Amino acid sequence: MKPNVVIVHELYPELLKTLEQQYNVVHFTRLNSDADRADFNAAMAEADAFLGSNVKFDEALIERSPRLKVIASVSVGVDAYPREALKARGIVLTNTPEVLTDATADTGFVLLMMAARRAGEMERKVRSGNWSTSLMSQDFGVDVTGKTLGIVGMGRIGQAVAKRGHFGFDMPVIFQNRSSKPEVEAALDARQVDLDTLFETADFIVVTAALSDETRGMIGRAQLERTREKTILINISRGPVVREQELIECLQEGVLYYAGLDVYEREPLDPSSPLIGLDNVVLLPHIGSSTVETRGAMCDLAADNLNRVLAGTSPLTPA
Ligand code: 8YV
Repeated sequence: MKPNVVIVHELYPELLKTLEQQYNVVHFTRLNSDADRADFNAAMAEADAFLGSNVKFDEALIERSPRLKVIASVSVGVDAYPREALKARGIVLTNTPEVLTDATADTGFVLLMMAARRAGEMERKVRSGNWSTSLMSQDFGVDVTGKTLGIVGMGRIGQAVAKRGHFGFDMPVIFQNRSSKPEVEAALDARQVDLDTLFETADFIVVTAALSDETRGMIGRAQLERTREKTILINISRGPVVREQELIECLQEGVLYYAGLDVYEREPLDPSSPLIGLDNVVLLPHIGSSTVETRGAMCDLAADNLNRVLAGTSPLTPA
């Protein structure tokens, strides 16, 4: 009997074919409708393994999946899964670190550069036919080179952002992290500081800390009020690390100069969100890891993890 595998992700065709040869696969590219959800729930009742992302796994779903042995998440973040309930059932959780580090750090720099040069606003000026004279100072952005880069959460992605700043743009790097990182301080000539100091000192702040009970809501008005006149805040981790309502108010009041966001408290972002009407924010639709190469590598790694657990060996990247 082939194991039953439920997939909720787009896969490149060869990988899907390989998995279909090995397993009884029920495949959804995503769960688009109530009918998809019902089909998904029915499939999970028989599933030995799940591969995918962007599915909220609550405890009830785990209970309704009695055969489940492995969740191979196509993501580095695993905040969508109830760890304790998985542990209690002995379900293995795996993720896809490293293969997405560069693409996600690049997204951080896309936002940083766009915000610094107000590129979204300037592009809208061209497209709307409002580029009538050479630009005056009211449309100018700020320099990046040589400015202080502050990283919140110095894991793999934080370090990759810091590297880009240090080696590419001569940026002095400061960072906040829950444990000390002397090796990073040495490699990037960086300085570890507390969160308040980081907000008081950095010109660009890039949030890369994973979402956990500790980091949920860790950045709000209290931190944003400490920023300098032209500080730019970038979030490429998870929306709920930043208190979105307080961020919106600080952007509206000019307490924070500018922001660049790839992630939100709720995704997709509600079209009625006040963020959409603000000029001093760049908004991306969670493109963090979404390049052809990186998504392919993430799916390969997730499939390797799944294969290994179903074959009774250890996964490559347990979460
Ligand atoms: C994935 C993510 O990139 O890797 C992560 O933690 O943020 C996710 O967006 C995406 O879910 C892959 O489909």
